[in-house]
Amino acid sequence: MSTYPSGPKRQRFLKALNAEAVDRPPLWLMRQAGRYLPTYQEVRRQHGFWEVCKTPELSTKVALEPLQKFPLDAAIVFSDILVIPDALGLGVQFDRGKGEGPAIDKVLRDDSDLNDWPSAEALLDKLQFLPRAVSHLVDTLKGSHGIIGFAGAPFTLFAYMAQGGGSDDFEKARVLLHDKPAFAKRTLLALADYVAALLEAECQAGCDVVQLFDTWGGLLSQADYAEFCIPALRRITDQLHAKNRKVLLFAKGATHLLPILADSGVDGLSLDWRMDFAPARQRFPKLLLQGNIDPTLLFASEAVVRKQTRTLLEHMRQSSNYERCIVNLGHGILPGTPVSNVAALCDEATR
Ligand code: 1CP
Repeated sequence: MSTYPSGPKRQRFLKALNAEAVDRPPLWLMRQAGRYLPTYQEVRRQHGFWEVCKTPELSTKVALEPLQKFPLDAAIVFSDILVIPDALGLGVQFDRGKGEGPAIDKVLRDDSDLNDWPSAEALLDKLQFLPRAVSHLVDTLKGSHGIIGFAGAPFTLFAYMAQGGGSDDFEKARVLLHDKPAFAKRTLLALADYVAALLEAECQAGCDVVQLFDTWGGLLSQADYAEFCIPALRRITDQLHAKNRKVLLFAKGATHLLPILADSGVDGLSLDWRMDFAPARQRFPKLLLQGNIDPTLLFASEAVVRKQTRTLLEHMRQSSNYERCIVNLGHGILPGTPVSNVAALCDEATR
């Protein structure tokens, strides 16, 4: 955790993490630094994606842009979940044609692929740019805002690595899981050790909390998630809790997984827009709950954005007295989102 004295925004963020009373829930938005901001696009016209991640001045610049525009309480370090497959030498390319997601050259198939996988320590050596980016952000913010670190959850990393890139249903990854379950489990646990080492390094560099993105975990049945994903997540939370760190989990499309998500050991859940806030609070009285405005709502009129934001806050007040709550979206901000509506949401959430 950063040792700078905290300003009011970071104080509010830390209070939410520590289950203390707050004047209002803190606010940040998933993917707040990215693609919808003209200032980000301008940086990307001049620099490659990896260059931005690996140059602290650039990663801090893009992480700061949303904080300068909107009254957010926390920053998220600029990076990507695919830094781990890249550090494994699988060849991750971001800078392809317009509208194309990232591609991974070397697709995961069987046990022989794991032969050359390094120890977590050795992999972390190749990922030092990320704790360096965190340190630079910490020294720039000097305690004004909370700082969030992140990594991909093991299954979501496995999904991209088995598929070779993005997909709507990640069929190849799911086939691999069922066809080679022992291999899948071995891979997921190995990924868990990498993720835990990376998140711990981000915390040591000064993050106040870390979030696991399990964007594709909701593609699995509850039984498969329990068998394959929960042990890998548990391996991460056990390692981070041993160092007194706090871990949040975002799982998209995972309403059917709610009965088992807390078995992962996480300190908080980021709810997607299909999980209603009040019943989630009833189910998890002690967890931090974050969410969960539908990102497509930001394409509606400003009046609608403001009304829905007020409704979410009202649910947070009634169900939780605002405690252990963070206002956020139910998934990342979409490219093309009107900046004025992001401003309206932020204004309404911080009155
Ligand atoms: O060229 C560009 O500028 C590419 C766009 C981009 C950006 C801005 C990518 C490629 N990654 C990022 C940064 C990023 N990725 C952040 C931090 C900054 C921010 O935007 O605020 C974060 C938190 C992520 C996380 C991430 N990457 C997730 C999990 C969250 C989610 O949205 O579900 C996932 C699934 C990825 C993979 C990824 N990276 C980039 C793209 C286009 C994708 C999606 C690929 C696909 O599934 O098709």
